[in-house]
Amino acid sequence: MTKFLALIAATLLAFAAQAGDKDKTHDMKTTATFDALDKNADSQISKTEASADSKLSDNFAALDTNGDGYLSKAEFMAKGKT
Ligand SMILES: [Ca+2]
Ligand SMILES: [Ca+2]
Repeated sequence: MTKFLALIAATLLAFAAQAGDKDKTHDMKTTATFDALDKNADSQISKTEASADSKLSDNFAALDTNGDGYLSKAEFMAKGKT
């Protein structure tokens, strides 16, 4: 019986840990990455700032939908929708 309860407790703990990790990953994929790339904190990613991420750099022209040479947060977020 004790063993059974311990197993349930362990399962619940593992589940809680998994849920926590999921939230963390989600945050990093959205705002944290934008803020990390935006070195001068002007809320836009320049081509130079994007060069830190080769994949972003490759897609820069396609993501810069208004063609001003900078990625706004909205333009940056759109990259996950393709
Ligand atoms: Ca910037
Ligand atoms: Ca733009």
